[in-house]
Amino acid sequence: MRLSRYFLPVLKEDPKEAQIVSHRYMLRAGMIKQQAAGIYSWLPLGYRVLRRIEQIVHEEQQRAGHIPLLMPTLQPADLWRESGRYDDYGQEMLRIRDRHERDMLYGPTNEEMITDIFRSHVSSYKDLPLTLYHIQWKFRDEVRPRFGVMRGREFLMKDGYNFDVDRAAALHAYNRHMVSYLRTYERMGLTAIPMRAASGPIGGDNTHEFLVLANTGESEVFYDDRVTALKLGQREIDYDDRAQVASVCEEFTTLYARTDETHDAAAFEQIPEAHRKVGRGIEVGQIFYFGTKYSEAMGATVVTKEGTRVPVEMGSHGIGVSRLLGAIIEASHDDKGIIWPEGVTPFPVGIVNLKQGDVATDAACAGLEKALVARGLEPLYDDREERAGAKFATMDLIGLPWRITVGPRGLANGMVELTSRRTGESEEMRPEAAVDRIAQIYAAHA
Ligand code: 5CA
Repeated sequence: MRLSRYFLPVLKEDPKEAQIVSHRYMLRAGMIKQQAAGIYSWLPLGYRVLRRIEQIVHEEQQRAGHIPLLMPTLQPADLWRESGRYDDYGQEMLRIRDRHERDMLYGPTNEEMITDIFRSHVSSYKDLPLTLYHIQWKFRDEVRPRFGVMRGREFLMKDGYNFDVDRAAALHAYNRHMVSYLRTYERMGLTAIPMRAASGPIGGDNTHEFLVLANTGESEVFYDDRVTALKLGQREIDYDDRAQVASVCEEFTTLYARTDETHDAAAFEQIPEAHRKVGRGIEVGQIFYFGTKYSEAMGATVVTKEGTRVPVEMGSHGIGVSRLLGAIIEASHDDKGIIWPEGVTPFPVGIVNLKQGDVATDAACAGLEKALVARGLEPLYDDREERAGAKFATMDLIGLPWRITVGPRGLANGMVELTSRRTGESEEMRPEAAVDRIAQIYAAHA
């Protein structure tokens, strides 16, 4: 992509409305534009990151055996009357009436609708286990939308729903979600800690939130800091292996880690003082096991192997897809701008042409661009007639992890410069070597 032809409306000044760094940088880097309180347009750069995050979520859900579908944003109120939540949900629910005076709502979540789909088509244990999920826009009329995409009113969520024949199978689905979430967040360069939490309007008594530590986070968290060193890494997971999946969950949930909602001061005191930490965190996901709460209310039953009819066991599992952009930036930035982890960056590498219009420099940049595209690594090429300083400032702000700088002086020796956004370190090398290096780095993140 050539920057001269792209749409990247970068702001020079700090926007006054932004209180936290991720919101400030998303506005300054031309990623989002607010259209109403808590409602945003996703401009091209922001949209690219959003799509990357969605893609990782899809890949990890499907690796765990979960099946994508797509439900609508608008839902009939009658479904929610069946579960009793139409009245319970309160003012956070955006209620709409259509031209035939039918009550509708903009979905804040989809337990009722997925239960309706299930009861229409499934009635036997033979069709279980089943986990269906979608990535769809939600609306919650939050009292205080703030911090940009972090607490929006319209926001993108992955929500998945498991259907199982008994409690043991449903708890395996819960564990499977926990492990797949750990892998999902790690691929985005994040450490997200599962913490015992409260279930709120979704219901059930077994629930964990995933928190990214950040002092701008909205939740107060209490934890043993040894939990931050746990990594799933590259280990092979067999998602059908109940014992293996359960043991990974145990590994990640044994050390004390709780939000203020479930904090237990006495248990917290048991942690050696050097490891006892109080901090703040951003909730990037939550998983729930709630058994038969919806299936009983809505008549979603299955016939078991023994021939008895029972309400299906369920849970629901959410990832804050749009919120993740804010969380990643809170966790990865400096005073010049964003530092995207390789897994989610909008472009893998930027090319900075130091002397636009110079025949040899232009040709070298075009050659690099072509070679990178051929390896499946589309660069963002700054081909504008701008000073080098302005080009560097833009690249630093938008945070591509790698930059190749091309100028007549280096080219005289056949060299370009490869710079890491994270460390600021630069290395001179031949253009082909720079392309190889970038390809190697991203192969490790594929
Ligand atoms: N039905 C369940 C799981 S599918 C559910 O709705 N869970 S939730 O309420 O915890 O939401 C899932 C995730 O969506 C949260 O962990 C959070 O990351 C994200 N989220 C919730 N509210 C907002 C909001 N107002 N703005 C941005 N993201 C949000």
